[in-house]
Amino acid sequence: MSTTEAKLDRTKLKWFGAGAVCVVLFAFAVMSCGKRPTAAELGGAAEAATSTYVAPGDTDEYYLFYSGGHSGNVYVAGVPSMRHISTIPVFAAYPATGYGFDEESKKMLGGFGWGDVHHPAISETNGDYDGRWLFVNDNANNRLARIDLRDFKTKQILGPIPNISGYHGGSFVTPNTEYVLAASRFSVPLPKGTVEPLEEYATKYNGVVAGVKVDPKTGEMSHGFQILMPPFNFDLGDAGKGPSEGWAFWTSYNTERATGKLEVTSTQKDRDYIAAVNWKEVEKAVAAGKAKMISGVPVLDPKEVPGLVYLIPCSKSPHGVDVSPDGKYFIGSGKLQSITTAFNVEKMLTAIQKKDFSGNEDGIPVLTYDSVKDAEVNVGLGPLHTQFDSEGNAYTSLFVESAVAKWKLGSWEVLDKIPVTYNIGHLCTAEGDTVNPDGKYLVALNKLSHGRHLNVGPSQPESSQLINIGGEKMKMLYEAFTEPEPHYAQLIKADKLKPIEVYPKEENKNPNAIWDVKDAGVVRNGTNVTVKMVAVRSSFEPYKIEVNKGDTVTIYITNIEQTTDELHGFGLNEHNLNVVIDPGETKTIKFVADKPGVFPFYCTNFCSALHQEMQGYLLVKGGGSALAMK
Ligand code: K7E
Ligand code: CUA
Repeated sequence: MSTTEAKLDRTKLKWFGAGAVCVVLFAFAVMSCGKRPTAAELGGAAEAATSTYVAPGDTDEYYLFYSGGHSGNVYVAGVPSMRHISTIPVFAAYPATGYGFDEESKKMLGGFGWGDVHHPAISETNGDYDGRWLFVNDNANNRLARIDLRDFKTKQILGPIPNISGYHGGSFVTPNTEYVLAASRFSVPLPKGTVEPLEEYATKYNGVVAGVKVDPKTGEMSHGFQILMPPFNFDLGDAGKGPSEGWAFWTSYNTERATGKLEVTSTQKDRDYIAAVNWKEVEKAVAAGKAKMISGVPVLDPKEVPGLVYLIPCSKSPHGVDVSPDGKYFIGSGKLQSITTAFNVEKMLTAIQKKDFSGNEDGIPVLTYDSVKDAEVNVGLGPLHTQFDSEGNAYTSLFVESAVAKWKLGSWEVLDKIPVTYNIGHLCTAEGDTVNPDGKYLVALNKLSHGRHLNVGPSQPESSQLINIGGEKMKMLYEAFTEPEPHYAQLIKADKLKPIEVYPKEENKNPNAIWDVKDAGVVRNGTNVTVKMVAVRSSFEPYKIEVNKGDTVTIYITNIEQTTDELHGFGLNEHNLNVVIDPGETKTIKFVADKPGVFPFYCTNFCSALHQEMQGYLLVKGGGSALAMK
């Protein structure tokens, strides 16, 4: 088997076997592989090295927030160094920060053990990143999470969202974070819980596109609106801005309404659709009482309420749809073709006004392709996603070709192309989703990294490559290996964030917080034992907890430090319990003491020269007596 064949086989395994998202017909696969790029191809190794070098003690210029896919996490790196700095657990427990072990985060996780993070989105004000929150969607369990960028912690998980199945088409935000977009990738019969034969998929299953409402002050998320759609697979989305503000766009594939082997059955038609939703009109329709409640969410049926949704034909099996910074164009990429299509918002509005329709789907008008399209840009094989810079250029990822194409909005000229290794999915430019991107850097989020790193066995990382887009020609700067599996990322100027380093004491409103060892102690009420505990260098107070077998034990533990980086952990032997408490934070630990014996607990987070001495004992009485040792 040649190297190329081997790589293709691996690729197939990965993309089909693992059921990954961006499936591309591999008959098209042309891999640029097998040859290490030379220094010259890298744009000059020395130049690349100096431009990504961040000296020890210095900090980076940008934060990169990238999705951790089915790890359920969000990862934080610095750009240009590409150094991984932090992991933000969102949809899965993470013992390193104690996430998922204390009562507060357990409640947020709602019993789920994992999630599939796809598209992080930073909140926006006037179409610019405002640095307040980061939203991430969970494709697996239909949830949306909000991370507060003040402390880099997950603060809310909404869901499973009713009526949504396979929440992939998010978390794109509207220009003032009124809504976070949502959609169903997998249509199901509604309401959830009902069953219809798969043979009747085309008529009895429903797609949904939706907006999750966000409170502009607190970021609190709630169910906004939903729209009933034909049973297509809704994939990616983006919110309009400028002249397209008030519109939301989603791509859809499988407009054949097929089941079975979708790689064949859903690729029959030459065109699928982009759905364009006027969410400002949707708001009015909901306010006018035109929605019906399904599972607690107002749902609009476009058959009954016309004027809200239009379908725009797009090249076959599209993946990404991306709105240009000026809001004039939306770019739809048919992943089985070698072109990407630029649609013109003004032309779309004219077509709607003139009822320039070429058909309809379940009563939803289909706009005439040629009336809305501005250009088909010959970018290369397997276009997936498009990002933008400050100079009116667009950058499209080419999965099949393993490259990024740079092209000009308006003249539609392809200006440059750079190979990436290998099989790029998303790409992300500095402040690329805003009305005012920075240009400068592009991160290519590649799906395969085979042979690019020390061999670590069959479970391999992905590769993320940093590309300089500041000049006429793109230049490869750096390659980092990232945990599975970056789908999308956000790259925000570091000075837009002002994270805290300790939780100020006066902000801790937890009624069970204590700040003085005098207040620490154990209180029994029947079989409920409540412990108020202080953690401070380098001891726990109380250090002894005596209970009876069967008692329910609740420990409120406050780290009373107000010094940066003074974290303490609480690990309890043989109880599957580890909680980490940041300075000024209070966390709740709850368990039933069902095993008799003496169980040490200790600080898990290295905090001082006497960290190893920071320990205590849980005594659970009710077993026999111990061996006499003398
Ligand atoms: Cu991997 Cu946006 Cu979920 Cu494309 S998606 S690559
Ligand atoms: Cu406290 Cu280690």
